[in-house]
Amino acid sequence: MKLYRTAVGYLVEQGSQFFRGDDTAWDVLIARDDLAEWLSASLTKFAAVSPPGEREILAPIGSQEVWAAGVTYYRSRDARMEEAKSAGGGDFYDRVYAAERPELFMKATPHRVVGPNQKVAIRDDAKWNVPEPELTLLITPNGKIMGYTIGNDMSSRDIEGENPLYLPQAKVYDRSCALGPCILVSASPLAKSTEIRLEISRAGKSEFSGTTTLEALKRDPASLVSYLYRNNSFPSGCFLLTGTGIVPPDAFTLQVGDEIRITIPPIGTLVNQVG
Ligand code: DO4
Ligand code: MG
Repeated sequence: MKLYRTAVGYLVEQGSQFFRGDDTAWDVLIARDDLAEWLSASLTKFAAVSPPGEREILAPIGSQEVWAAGVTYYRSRDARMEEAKSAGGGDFYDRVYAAERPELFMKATPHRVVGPNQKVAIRDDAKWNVPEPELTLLITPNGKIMGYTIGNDMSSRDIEGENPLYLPQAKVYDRSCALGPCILVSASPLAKSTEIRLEISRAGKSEFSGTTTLEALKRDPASLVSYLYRNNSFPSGCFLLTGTGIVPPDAFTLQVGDEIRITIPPIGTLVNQVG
């Protein structure tokens, strides 16, 4: 079952049918520990409607914080060790990849997040920018993983590579995060064979494409959540990006006008332009 947020309330997709939800506020809805069961039981009361237009779908976020895990894939460890080598910071990435405690950082507050078909930004003071396609967890206030969406952790690699202490500037700025297009509502883990695909096109031509699977994700999502929720409360729940396993070659940087498509098959495709 998939859940969409729109300007006129929420929609539920079940099979190939769409239903208009009731007037439960988004923050209240997605904080439920029984979201899947509650929606299934409520469907009979909801009216069938036609599928939403692409432009009607909003980012599936209310007042939640967005956090991110880092260096959870070998590819990310490798790329970061290389980019931080000359600044003497490469070793930190190797250590955190191997450590018991994961890297977790605050990625965005809701006003820095864009939804499907909206523009993500690159910083004015950065020269080397990439999207990071990441499986994203919806976590309830009680720390239960209740669903999955797609996240783009836009990153300025030159700023991050200059000094690991610049990470918040490389990662957190206006329109630095995209989420959507929906929440796949499920309390069960996704199959390890689940693919994450990234396609970047420029003027209608493919500039980069890459694929990974959850098999390559080193950390169990539940263990990331358990670290995130230690001595840390989330009254409306939160979103957690689980790290990138796809890093374009070093010669690649995003340009204004590029289109970024991130697909995770059971969830859908998140499309954004750079601008
Ligand atoms: O350590 C820096 C950030 C890592 C990250 O965002 C990722 O691995 O996805
Ligand atoms: Mg990332």
